[in-house]
Amino acid sequence: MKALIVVDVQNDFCPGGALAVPEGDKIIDPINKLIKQFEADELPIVFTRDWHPKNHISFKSNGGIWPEHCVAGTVGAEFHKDIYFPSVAILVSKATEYDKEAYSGFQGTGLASWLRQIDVDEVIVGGLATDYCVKNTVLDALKLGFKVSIVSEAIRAVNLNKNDGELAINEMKQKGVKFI
Ligand code: VGL
Ligand code: ZN
Repeated sequence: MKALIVVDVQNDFCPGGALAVPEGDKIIDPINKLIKQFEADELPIVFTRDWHPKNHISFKSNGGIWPEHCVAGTVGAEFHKDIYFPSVAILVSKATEYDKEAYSGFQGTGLASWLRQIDVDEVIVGGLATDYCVKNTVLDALKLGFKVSIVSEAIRAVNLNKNDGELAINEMKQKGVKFI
């Protein structure tokens, strides 16, 4: 069975947010279409969210590389207001421990065993950001034995370095991710 994984469509990753991904909000329409399709087909829908404590090591103020973002309970950590959140969706919070970075939705969350329990063997992925949380979530999914497809129009990159998004896409393709 297939499941949809919607990665980190949170205010801080959208234009105007603390760690804005260029055109981050452009993915909302295509993602909403997918969510509604999966809902209509009664297939599982997972939303991941970056959910950091205020003293998270990834923040510049604590020696990391990122501005403070997605602090648990703040407006920046909320999902974008236009994302459609069905009542049956599964919510996965990640990077919740102050001393651990976790870009992947599978890291320290129990997501893989939960998906296996309900017979999911294939995941369709969209969200933010291509070069960090999408990439790491997708590569973990592959390692854990899931088939993986990415919806090309439903991802955007941070591009800290100009080509990071492209490099991430090439790496994912090489490792067996289908782009649809
Ligand atoms: C992310 C940078 C820092 C992401 C999360 O969701 O891609 N990027 N934390
Ligand atoms: Zn983060």
